[in-house]
Amino acid sequence: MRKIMFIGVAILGMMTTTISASEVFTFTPDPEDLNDLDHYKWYTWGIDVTCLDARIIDEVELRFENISNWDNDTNILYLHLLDTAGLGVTIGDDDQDPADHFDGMGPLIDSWVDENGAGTSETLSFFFSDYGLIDDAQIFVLDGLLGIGLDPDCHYFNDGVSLIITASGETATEDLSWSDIKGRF
Ligand SMILES: [Ca+2]
Ligand SMILES: [Ca+2]
Ligand SMILES: [Ca+2]
Ligand SMILES: [Ca+2]
Repeated sequence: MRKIMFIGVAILGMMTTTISASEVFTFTPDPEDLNDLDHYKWYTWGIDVTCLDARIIDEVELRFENISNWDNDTNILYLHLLDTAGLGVTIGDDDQDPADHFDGMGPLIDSWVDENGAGTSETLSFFFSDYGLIDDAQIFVLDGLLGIGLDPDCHYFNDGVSLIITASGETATEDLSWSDIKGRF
C-alpha cells in the first residue's frame, strides 16, 4: 500500500513539473494561407495575445507550410515583427513595388528567397531566438497585441501560416487541484 502511494505521489510530482515548465500557444490567421501571399499586396496580421498573461516568452516560431514561389523569377518575402497592427488580417496594395513595405516599421525577422524553383515547396520555420527577437516580442505583447508584417514580392503558394509561442512562468501550479491538472490533458 505504501508503495502504491509513493508511485502516485511520484507521478503527480512529474506532472506538476511538466505543467510549470512551459505552455505552447498556436495562432493562425484567417485566411490561414493569407490568400497565397499575392505579389500586389502587403499583409499585417494582428494577434490577440492576451492569453499569454504575464508569462515569460521562451521562443516564438513563425511557420509556413509548403511554401513556394509561383514561378522561377526573382522573388523576396519580407517578414517583420510589429508592436501593433489591426486585429486580424489587413491587406494593402503595393502594386508589386519591390521595396520592403514594412521598412522602418518594426524589426525585420528575415527576408526569404525561394531558390529551389516553383516546383519545390518547403516548410519554413523562423525561430525568433535565432534573430535576437525574443526581448522585442516580450515587450510587444505587453499590451495584448502582437503584429506580423508580410510583404510578398512575388506570389507564394502555401498551405498555412502559424505563429507558435512557447512561454512559461507566472502560472503557479502549487494551488492547482488534481482535477485542474487532469483538465489540462
Ligand atoms: Ca520553391
Ligand atoms: Ca513590396
Ligand atoms: Ca503590442
Ligand atoms: Ca508585395
